[in-house]
This record gives sequence, C-alpha cells and structure tokens, in this order.
Amino acid sequence: MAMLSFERKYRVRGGTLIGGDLFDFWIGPFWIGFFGVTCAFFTLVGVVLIGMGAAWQGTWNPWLINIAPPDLSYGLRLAPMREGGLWQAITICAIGAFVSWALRQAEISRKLGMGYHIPIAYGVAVFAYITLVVIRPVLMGAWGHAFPYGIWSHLDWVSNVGYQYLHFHYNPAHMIAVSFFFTTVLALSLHGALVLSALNPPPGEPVKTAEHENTFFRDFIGYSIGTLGIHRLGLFLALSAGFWSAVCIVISGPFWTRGWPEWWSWWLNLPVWRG
Ligand code: UQ2
Repeated sequence: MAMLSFERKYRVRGGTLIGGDLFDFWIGPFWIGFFGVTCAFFTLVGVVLIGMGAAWQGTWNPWLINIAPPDLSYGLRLAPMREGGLWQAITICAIGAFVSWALRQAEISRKLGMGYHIPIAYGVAVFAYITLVVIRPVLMGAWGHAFPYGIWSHLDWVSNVGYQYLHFHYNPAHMIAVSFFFTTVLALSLHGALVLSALNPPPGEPVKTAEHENTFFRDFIGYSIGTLGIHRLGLFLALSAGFWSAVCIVISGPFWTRGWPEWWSWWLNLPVWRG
C-alpha cells in the first residue's frame, strides 16, 4: 500500500477516545483502534446470528431470508430466540457495530485534526435506523412494531405500514423527506456532471479549473454556489433527507394513528372557509 507524502506526519499516536495506546496501531492500510475491535466483534456475531436465522428458516436464498421481530403480544420484553429473540440479539449487534463505526470515524478525525463532519453525517443515518427499530417501537409499546430483517420482508413491511395510514404520501414530514431526497439527487447530478465536464476537456486540451465551473453556472443561470458551497449544500440536503425520514415514521403511530389524508382536515376546517 503506497504511503502518501503527508502520511508520515499524520500516522501518529493519539486522538483516541478510550484505551489510550492500547489498540492505536495499523494492520496494512487499516487503523485498528478500540472501536475497530468492537465493530468487528459486533459485525461477526451479528452475521453469524443472521446465518442462524437463515438455517432455522430453512433458506439460503438471500432475497428470502427473513428474521422477524417478536409478536406484538411480547410488548417490550425479551422474547425466546425463535420467537423474535434472534431479531433482538441482531438489533443489539447492529447498533453496537454502527455506533462503534461512528466512534471509529470520530477517532480517526481527531487523529488527523479534522472536523467531526463525517461521524455526524453517518450518525444521522444511524439515527434514522434507531428511530425505526428502537425509538418508535418503544413509543408504541412493542418491539413488534419494528421492521423485519430481510430483503423482501422489509419491503412488505414498508408497504403494509404505508397502507395502515391509508396513503403515506399525505404525511407532511414524508413529503419534506421525499423533496430532500429528490433535491439531493439533483444537486449531486449537477455537481458530478460539472466536475467531470471540467476534468474531461477535448483531447489535447488541459483540464479546466474551478473558475471554469463557476463561469459555466454564472453564464447559465446567473449564479454559482461555489466549490465549497456545493458540498455544504449537498451535505445539508442529504442529512435533511435522513432527518425528515426519521420524523415522518416516528410521528406515524405515536402522534397520528388515523389515515394521513385525514390529517389535512385542519386545512378544510380553517375559519376562513366558513360562511
Ligand atoms: C456550482 C459549483 C459547483 C457545482 C455546482 C454548482 C463552482 C464544483 C453543481 C451549481 C449549483 C447551484 C447553482 C445550486 C443548485 C441548487 C440546488 C438546490 C440544487 O456553482 O461551483 O462546484 O458542483
């Protein structure tokens, strides 16, 4: 693995959050760290448990493997392993691995003297997952409200929960989340296309710079957000998409139990329509 010129300066001890120098070393290109060890542990145990679930279910078809949460009747208690306990154990492993991964990102950021943008961004995705499998089930009083682990089965869950609220696209937070997802895609397509167009001039010509990128958008729409700005905008759009996704599902059940179309009756009931 090639060593970049600055790595000799930055591949140094320190920056750890826990354990001091204990796991502060590299294997090949990979830094280990305390949370590298805990992440590997939770991942390994979790994957073995998923394999156990597949064996119990009697399929190795990756599309059809399904590990379901406990029945609603178990409430927020621990369930027997074959009755959803396996799902609970896998959830603990998943959260353990995800949180370890975020803290590993934080430690590496500290080592390099960078900001915490990466662990915070990743943390929003983890927050959305934890909203689905912990926060909402706890608010509703049963682990059975969480989604099953399976490629096909989790899609069925999304469809069923959507229809439970009649028409999920009438959920205002869902509208905001979808708008952020679409705008994220628009921004990334603009950015990716702009960078590639600047870096791939006709044969024989030198690559173009940020000045050309700015000038393209100024000529085209009279405004350029800039090379740093587009990344700030992209981060904001992507994190907002994840955040409002978590909001739209956590209010479905704990806050609103009827169909989402009915929520809009506040509009029809505005005093301004009276008379
Ligand atoms: C830009 C710029 C970039 C870019 C892009 C723009 C030089 C390399 C894509 C243009 C982006 C604009 C005008 C914002 C669009 C707004 C939304 C909500 C999609 O100016 O600077 O840097 O990649």
